[in-house]
Amino acid sequence: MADEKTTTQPLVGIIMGSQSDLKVMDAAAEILETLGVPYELTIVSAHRTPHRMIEYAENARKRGLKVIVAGAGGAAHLPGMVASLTTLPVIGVPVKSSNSIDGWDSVLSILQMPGGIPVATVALNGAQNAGILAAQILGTTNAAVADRLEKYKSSLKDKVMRSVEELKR
Ligand code: RP5
Repeated sequence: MADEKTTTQPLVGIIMGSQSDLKVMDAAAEILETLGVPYELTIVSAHRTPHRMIEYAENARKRGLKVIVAGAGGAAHLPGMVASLTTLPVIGVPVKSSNSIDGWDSVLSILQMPGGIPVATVALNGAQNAGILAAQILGTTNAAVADRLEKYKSSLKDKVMRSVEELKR
C-alpha cells in the first residue's frame, strides 16, 4: 500500500482504526525500533474502510509480514476481523478512545473472540507489550531478535535492582 510508513522489508504490520489511535500505537513502533525489528505502520479502519481492511489482511502474509499488531477503540472490530482473514498471529491492542466507556468497550470487543479465531489481546493501551510480544514471536526463529530481547529484559531487571539498591535503608 502506497501510504504505508515502511522500513526495510517489514516483518510486523502495525495497523490502527484511526489516526487518533496513533498516540497509543506509537509505543509498539518505538519498542520494535529499539529491538531492531522492521515494521510498517498504517491506518486501516474496519468500519470506514472495510475493503482496505480485507485487502490488507488477505495480502499481509504474501507481502512477507509475520505478525500483525492491530489497535482500535470503541466498537473495536479491527483485530478480530483481520484475524478472521489471515493465518498470521494477530495481537490486539484495545485503545481507550475519547468517547470510550472507560475502555471496557475496546477491551471486550477485542478479547471475546469466538472459537477458531484467536486474537492475543494485551492490556488497555498496551501497545508496548504488543510490540514486545510480536518481537518474541519473531524471536522463536530469529536469533538476532531473540538476543536483543534478552538484553532488553536484562535491562528491565537491572532497573529494578538499581531501585532496590537506592531504596535500601
Ligand atoms: C475506532 O474508533 C478507532 O480505532 C478509534 O479508537 C475510535 C475513534 O475514532 P475517531 O473518531 O477518533 O477517528 O474505529
